[in-house]
Amino acid sequence: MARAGVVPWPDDLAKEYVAKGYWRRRPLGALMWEWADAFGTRVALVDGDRRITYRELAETSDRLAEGLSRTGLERGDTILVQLPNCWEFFALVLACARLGVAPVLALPPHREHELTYMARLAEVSAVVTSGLWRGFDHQSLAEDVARDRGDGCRVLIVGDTVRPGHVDVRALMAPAGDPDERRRRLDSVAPTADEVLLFLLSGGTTGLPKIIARTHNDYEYNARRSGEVCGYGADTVYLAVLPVAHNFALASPGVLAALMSGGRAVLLPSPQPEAAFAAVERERATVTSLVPAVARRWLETFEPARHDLSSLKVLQVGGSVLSPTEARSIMAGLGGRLQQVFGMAEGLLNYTRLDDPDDLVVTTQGRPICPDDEVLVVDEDDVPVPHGRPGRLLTRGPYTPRGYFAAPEHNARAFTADGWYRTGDVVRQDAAGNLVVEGRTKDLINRGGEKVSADEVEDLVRRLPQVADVAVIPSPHRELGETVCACVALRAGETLDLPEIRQSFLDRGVAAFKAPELLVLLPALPRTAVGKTDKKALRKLVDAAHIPVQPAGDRTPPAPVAALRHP
Ligand code: OOB
Repeated sequence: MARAGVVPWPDDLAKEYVAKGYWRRRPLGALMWEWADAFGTRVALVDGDRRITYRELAETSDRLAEGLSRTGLERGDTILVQLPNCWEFFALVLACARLGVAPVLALPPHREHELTYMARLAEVSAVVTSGLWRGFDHQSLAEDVARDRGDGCRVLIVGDTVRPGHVDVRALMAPAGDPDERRRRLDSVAPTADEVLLFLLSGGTTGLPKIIARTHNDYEYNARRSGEVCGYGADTVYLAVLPVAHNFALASPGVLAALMSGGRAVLLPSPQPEAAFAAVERERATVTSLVPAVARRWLETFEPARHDLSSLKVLQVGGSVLSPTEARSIMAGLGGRLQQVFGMAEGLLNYTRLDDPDDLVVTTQGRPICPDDEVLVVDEDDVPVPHGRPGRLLTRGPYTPRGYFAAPEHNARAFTADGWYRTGDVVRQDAAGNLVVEGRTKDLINRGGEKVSADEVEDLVRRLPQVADVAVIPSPHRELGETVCACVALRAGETLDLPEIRQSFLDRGVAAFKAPELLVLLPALPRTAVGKTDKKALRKLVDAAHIPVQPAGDRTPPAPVAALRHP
């Protein structure tokens, strides 16, 4: 069942990927039962006090699948899912996989601005969310998003308080009927493995966020092969502290590979160090994945006399730049084997290997997982640069889709005519194929692993009536690596301060991590010879300026350079 808007791999390659065993042609729902048959009474997921066995997970997902179809969802439909790390997330993803319904995985900080956009783009027919989460009413948010989609769009809630008119997801999971019969019924309506399993949100593009269709075939390989590279097995205990809606914690190798190996995944709501350390100790976690900003916090908090992290065999760090110095201190400070991960929702995954020499592990971001991952490092004319020199990374392969979902114009730029994905990353490659990330050409801010499109923020700032011109650039930040800096030229006689900008983002329902944390007011923005904003010059200017923290209520005049930092 082909979905409009999904760009398939060429037929000959699809056949080759099957022949080589990358694509198993088994939908994830069938694999779920394979795991349940093999590992039945073992614990698959741990969420607080709740411990779910493999069999329970399969039976619950099947019940939920039938429950979802009773609400009218069917093969080919799309739903928007915004859930924190919880076991129900996996029952839902697996239930969807059983039915051929594709969830779009939104991150917990996303708000109306992002969710409405994604819901429209993917034409979702339901929104699944939690109730109150971290003081925010996700149920009302989902209601607004569903209303925007029109009458048919349902709201489904995973939580204790389900408002009238909404569907209680836990009630759909309630025991009923014969599990074996249900299993057969669902087997008979299963999707094929070349259909869409789920949609991931791109962290890597310019402009409005894009979504990426990942098929059962390609995403299963993504997780399985990652698990192999990272030594996953039945004794693996994966601790998920990053959002499971993100590719890193979900399938690189993350929770999915733990489930495939008969291991277990422990779900935490946040990477807060004390709680994470306690969970490592309690569950004897063997592996976890962190972004560098979180690894730094862990390193600062860790006290060998108070915390026992000795069970951690592998500590994965990825999502944004990790310097060799930091890599060394993580290696020395937290114990376990450091593994650098350079990945993307668009596909290509690179890992340093567990038996690589330390020097390689701290100085590179690893190499691709598949012999058929193609990697090209090119100049701005797409001509390969001499080996070892930095250039733009292009890639193709069995788990790197050939286009974003329903974005033909953008795809014409983001992919070459012969299907290479332009990652927007600048890398160099050593003789053994290891990649070192040296920078990027895409216009985004990598805020501690959270990706913020400069275009999107510029568009939001430009809507303020005081603003004549705006450019958004990354500003170096000790903990997060980069934060969002807005450089603004005001209209004559106007004033503007950072709290005002941030409030306007809040009012528009934009994810909080996108709101500028630094405001630089300039009489005019520097221009290049062809009249474009000169972001390089801006970055130099901002880096050179001493930028004080803005005192509350201050409205600094716009001359010659006034810069205000969010406290
Ligand atoms: C991961 O995925 P996304 O989709 O949030 O972001 C991808 C982008 C990459 O194109 C690159 O710009 C950056 O994030 N990135 C890194 C990096 N890992 C990702 N930049 C420097 N060093 C690294 N190690 O971020 C992601 C997905 C799966 C596994 C791990 C990370």
